[in-house]
Amino acid sequence: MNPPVETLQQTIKVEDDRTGLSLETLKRAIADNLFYIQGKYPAIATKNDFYMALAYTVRDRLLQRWLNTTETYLKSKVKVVCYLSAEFLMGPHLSNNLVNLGIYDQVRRAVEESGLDFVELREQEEEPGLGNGGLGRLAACYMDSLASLEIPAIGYGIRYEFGIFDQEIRDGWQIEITDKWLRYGNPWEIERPEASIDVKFGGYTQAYNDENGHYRVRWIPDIIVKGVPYDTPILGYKVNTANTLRLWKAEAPESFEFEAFNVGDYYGAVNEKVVAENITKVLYPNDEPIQGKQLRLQQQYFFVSCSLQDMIRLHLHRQDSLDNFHESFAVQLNDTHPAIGVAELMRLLVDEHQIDWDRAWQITQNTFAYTNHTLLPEALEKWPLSLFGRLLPRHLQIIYEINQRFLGQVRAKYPDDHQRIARLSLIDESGEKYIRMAHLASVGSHAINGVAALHTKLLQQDVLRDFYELWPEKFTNKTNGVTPRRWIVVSNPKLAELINRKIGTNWIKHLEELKQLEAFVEDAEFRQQWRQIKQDIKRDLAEYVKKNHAIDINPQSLFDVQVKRIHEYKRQHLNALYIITLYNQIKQNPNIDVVPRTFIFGGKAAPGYFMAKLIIKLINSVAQVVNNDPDVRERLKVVFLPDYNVRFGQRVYPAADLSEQISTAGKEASGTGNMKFSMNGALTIGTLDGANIEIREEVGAENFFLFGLTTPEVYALKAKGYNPWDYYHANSQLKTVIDLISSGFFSHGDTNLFRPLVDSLLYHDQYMLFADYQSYVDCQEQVNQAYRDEEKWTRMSILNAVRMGKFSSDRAIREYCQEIWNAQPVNVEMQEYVQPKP
Ligand code: BZD
Repeated sequence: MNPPVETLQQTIKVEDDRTGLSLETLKRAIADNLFYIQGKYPAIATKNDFYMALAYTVRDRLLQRWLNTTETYLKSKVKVVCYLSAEFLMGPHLSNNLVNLGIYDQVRRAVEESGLDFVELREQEEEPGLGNGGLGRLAACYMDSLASLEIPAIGYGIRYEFGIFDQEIRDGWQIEITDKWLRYGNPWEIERPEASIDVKFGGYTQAYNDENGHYRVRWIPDIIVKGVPYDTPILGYKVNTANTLRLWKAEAPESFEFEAFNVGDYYGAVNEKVVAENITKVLYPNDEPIQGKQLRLQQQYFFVSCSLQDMIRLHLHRQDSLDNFHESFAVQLNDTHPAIGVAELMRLLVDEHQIDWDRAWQITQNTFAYTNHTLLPEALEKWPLSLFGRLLPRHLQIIYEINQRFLGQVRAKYPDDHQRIARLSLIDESGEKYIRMAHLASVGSHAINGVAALHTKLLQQDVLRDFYELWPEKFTNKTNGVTPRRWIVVSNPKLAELINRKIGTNWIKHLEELKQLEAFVEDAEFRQQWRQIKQDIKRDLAEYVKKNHAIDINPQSLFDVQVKRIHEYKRQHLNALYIITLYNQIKQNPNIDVVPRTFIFGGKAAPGYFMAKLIIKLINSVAQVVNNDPDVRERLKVVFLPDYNVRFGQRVYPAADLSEQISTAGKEASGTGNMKFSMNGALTIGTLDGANIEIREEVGAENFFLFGLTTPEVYALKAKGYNPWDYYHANSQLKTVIDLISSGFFSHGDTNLFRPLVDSLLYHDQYMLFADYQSYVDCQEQVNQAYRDEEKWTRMSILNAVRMGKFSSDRAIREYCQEIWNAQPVNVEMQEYVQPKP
């Protein structure tokens, strides 16, 4: 029998070292962990030792909830959501766990009373950077919301030994440094070797008849790799639910090594081990041409196979037949990276569990749902058939079979429409043959969604048009959201505090309730408090920049921030063109009255993406000139802050006045940084792209700085024949800017350095910077005018933040639960762990 919650609260009062929450107990727990886990006395302990002792103290206080949650799911037949993602960009765990446990202040005091510096210890945590950007961070926000909404869920992914590279800037260029995040240990994960799973690769298949005379296929692999799960608890906000993030590490199976060793091939055996362990070594940066990358396909298949086998094991633990597998699990494919799961589940059901094809296919389709995150054609995954067949021979057969049956259906509906059939096929046969992963995901799923309204519409009209015509009912939109726990409560405690004083704390789980604050927009004292908080945070950021990068920035200036991956479609270089425009205005008229601005950039470029790296160099080169020109007199500052990551995001979103969301219309699937900025009271300058459109709808057009072509205008201009030279010749301001870059002014006279960038703009301008330039410059002038009116700006800032209810990831997860997963919340009751008597 579970004790009722009141008993639970009493039992927690028992001052056990591992669960107690009194100051004395917490202090003792930290000291104990330092001694017994780190094996150190305070006198010889490093900062990291203290951090580890603190982290274990917090983890101990999570474990009861975690174990109760897992047990609750195992004992009942509740549906579990499995979020399959090659990336989880979690960010630091400590603060988030403290907030979700509701013990932040108490633990902070315990640390300080122990004579330690809490902030210093907090900063000691290495963030797990197991993702590139938006897609990986979305998975992390969704894990937080799933737990906070008490939805049974498991996040399945890859435990990369090296996550996204650390970025340094040398001489203005990006340098990549290996991310050794596991160097000092990871206190948040628990290895579960007993739950390891074997995964096959390569080899060949054999047909045979089973004892009942049924045709069957077996797969004889070349190698077997062992997947070892590492589990991290993901606690919800002030609930007992602690779901699991299960990440797989690849290892060589022991038996395999021994075999080779016994026949005398010691080095061969070691080599096999290296090959196996390479699979989860490193996260692939996005924007890399992927087609030849066998290791990437190995990564995808490895984690998907481990995860599906794990689910089947869990299912068979709860019931005896796989016939209702899809009622046990809803599996979401985070883009096509795990799409091989469709063929793998079919293989597991048909080959390994002897379920007939038609039933297996029903189960598979009812299990999977697919989220698309990109419209860029070059980013759609496809694998060369030859490579695929070598690595996964059985899956290739299964995909052929799926395709044959699928195209049969298409033919029945559209007889003789050969072009349509070729377009829909899972195999691209226009040249070298490829497997189209988005097609596999679409055919194998019962639901397909985009991540913002415009994006879903464009999917239906464009990228997945033929599928939409075939199955319109499969398509829905699920506009992205972000978690207000990390992106307001953890990152902006002062703002959270002000809000709590006015409307209580309900908004943290029901973000729409922020609307109540609209009542205070006309309250001058409230506006003053709002401004003061922004000012304080800006001062903090200025100090941080001074301390870490030796650059002086003026906390009174307008903080104009663009942080995100560097990509031509995101147009950081359009921002740079505007900076040069302003600079030219000042040079022409040094006494001109401009609004002081600090332009803050952050973001990584894919290591092989030359143009993105050149954009970083351009920003840094412009910064050098602008920041050192006495005529500018501190009115403009440009800083590129290296190594943008989750932790730095938490520092910069709250400090921003202006959020740059300036992608070419129709290119940014959604964006999620846009939401984090707005929640923290930044105003947006943006195009009608991705979620910007919906943000503007929510905050009101009068509180949003809109510029640029719309998506239909972009298409029309392309169709008509876009010529960037027309804009160059017609706009003298633009011409001056481009000519200045070409002249070597920002490159110590080197006229070649930026030529590839300038030429790409002049001769192609694929992302239409020139077409949007004037509109952007004019819009920035409106920003300046608005910023001059402090009270007006504050009103706009407040309205932006308080109208962001829609963009909580809780709303997004509720929609997924109702419309795609059919998943319900499950109450987890707390039971105390009673130690058995010796
Ligand atoms: O996904 C991003 C989109 O570009 C954003 O518009 C959107 O808001 C987020 C979340 O939906 N896509 C990515 O971040 N994609 C990747 O990081 C990625 C990673 C590996 C391979 C390909 C793309």
